[in-house]
Amino acid sequence: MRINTFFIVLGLLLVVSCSKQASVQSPTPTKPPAQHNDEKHYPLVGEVLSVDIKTQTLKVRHQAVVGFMPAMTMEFAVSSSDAALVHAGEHIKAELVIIPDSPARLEHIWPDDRQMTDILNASASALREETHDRGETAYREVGEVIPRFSLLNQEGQIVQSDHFRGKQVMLNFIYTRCPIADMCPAATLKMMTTQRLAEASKVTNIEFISISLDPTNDTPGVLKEYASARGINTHNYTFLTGPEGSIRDLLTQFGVIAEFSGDLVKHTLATLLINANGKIIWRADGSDWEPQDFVNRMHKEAPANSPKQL
Ligand SMILES: [Cu+2]
Repeated sequence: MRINTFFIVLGLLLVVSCSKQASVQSPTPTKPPAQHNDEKHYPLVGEVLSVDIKTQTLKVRHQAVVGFMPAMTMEFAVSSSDAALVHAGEHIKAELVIIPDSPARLEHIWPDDRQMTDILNASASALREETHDRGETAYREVGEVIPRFSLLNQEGQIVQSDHFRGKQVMLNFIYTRCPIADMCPAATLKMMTTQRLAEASKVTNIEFISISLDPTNDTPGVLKEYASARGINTHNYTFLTGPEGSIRDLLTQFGVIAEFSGDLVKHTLATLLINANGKIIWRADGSDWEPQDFVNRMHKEAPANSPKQL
């Protein structure tokens, strides 16, 4: 598809995408998180001393929380996924949520590991430079190789794009708060169906990736929660998130438009099939694609570096 046509098509898709109006019309919008009137949020940085999975609490030695409390060691309530994810000795950055008469709570927990941060930042600046240098040709057409990236998976581990070389990859972008039933929620269901069909068709070397287009909210713990709430088999289905800059450049290079307005993201949908050499071999724009069609396009034997795929 020519670039111009591509953007016209995307423009049209955008009109019918997730938007505030669409969320009102949606038959089954998911509830937004309840916001307490006296709720206060503060950034918090600290080291996790211990984790109690049963009571979903972390004991954290934290630095001073400006405008709220001095540095100290105390316990915080967290989500079950965060309790399962975070480990003692880990440095974290999080959002402290204070609600009167409720235990202090940590949300939006990110690993605050120096080495990890360095890798993520290096990847983000490489992507920035690349997107900038490619200019109007930043969008990767079918036949081109995907950009390199480093992001965090739903376990809070670094995942680099090179890790998927030798594997076919089916990739899309979603966000967990998406309230439009026939957008992200439907896309995830179709990815799960494709995963099932691929397995039934004996496609052995396929990996599924959903990259969050809303990294402000979608921390590794939130992605883990999203996957487990849907009973997703994550042995070959990875959810990725990371620095906002990386996400935005990946959206540009993969030809997905996302406009942020508050908690909602107005966005287009694209689903890509990438071969074992990292080349995009097929993409479906919008939500109207068939899982079986993708499975039919997948290579059926282990084709690592097979000359047929070049
Ligand atoms: Cu959506």
